[in-house]
Amino acid sequence: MASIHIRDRIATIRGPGTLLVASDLHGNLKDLQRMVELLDQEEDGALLLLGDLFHGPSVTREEWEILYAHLADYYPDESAEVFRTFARLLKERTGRVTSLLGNHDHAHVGGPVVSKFYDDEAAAMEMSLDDDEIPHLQRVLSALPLIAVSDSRVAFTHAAPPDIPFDAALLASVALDGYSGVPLYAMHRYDILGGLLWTRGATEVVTRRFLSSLAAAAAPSCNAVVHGHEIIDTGFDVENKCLITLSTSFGMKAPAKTYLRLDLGTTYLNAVDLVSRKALLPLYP
Ligand SMILES: [Mn+2]
Repeated sequence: MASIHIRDRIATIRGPGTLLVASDLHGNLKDLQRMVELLDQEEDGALLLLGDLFHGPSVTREEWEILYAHLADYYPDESAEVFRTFARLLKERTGRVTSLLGNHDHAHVGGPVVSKFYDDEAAAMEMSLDDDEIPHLQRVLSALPLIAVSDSRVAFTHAAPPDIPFDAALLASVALDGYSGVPLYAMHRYDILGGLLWTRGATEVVTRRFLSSLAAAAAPSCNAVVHGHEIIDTGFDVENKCLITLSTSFGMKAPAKTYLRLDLGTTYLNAVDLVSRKALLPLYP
């Protein structure tokens, strides 16, 4: 049975069964509901989100048409409802659903302020929550893993794999708070947490180094990494032989939105193998 076990900031995803993966929802409730619908079609499925669950557009549909319609489809920011739905999934499907922490999620639990549609995205979202929901949000986010490994031999990160050495003890000791003063441009090389949440790309050499550090820290050892954090307007990008960028939701037009479906009983050999085995699928076929 597909299962997700989280320990010391690493999620271990075991088969047999199916793993569905989506990146960067950024407050898009409809896309989250679509992933749940797909999960419900699986006989034995688990769901992994790659982080940045929250913080969506604050402009009206009319403003969107002028400013962004050439880039992406309009959706309203439903970050509060995305949180409520995600929290419900965690409770009702324990061990079958999780998310990695994204840099936007980190802003609620000690990360630097992020600004996209608001000067302070985390503060704006927390204004839309009831008072008792804010500590709940912080509890949920504080417990999220930073890396996932799977029986498919595919690993997952929010941003690209960082060129920063790490081991199991370093990951286990990561504290989320204390980053409010770190400039955003320095986050990706500040430490392992900053690197995992902010790195913008990785060469094959760096990806392989990351995979060997990860293999020493967690089992099973993995052959490829899939990450989010970036907008790829075609839905995914084979960045190098062992690295794929996945774009499921934010900044996308519906026909290009892409999710990942892995058979946890299959070993995927590298990034190209994920493509040729048709693991990358349209969210709205
Ligand atoms: Mn991100």
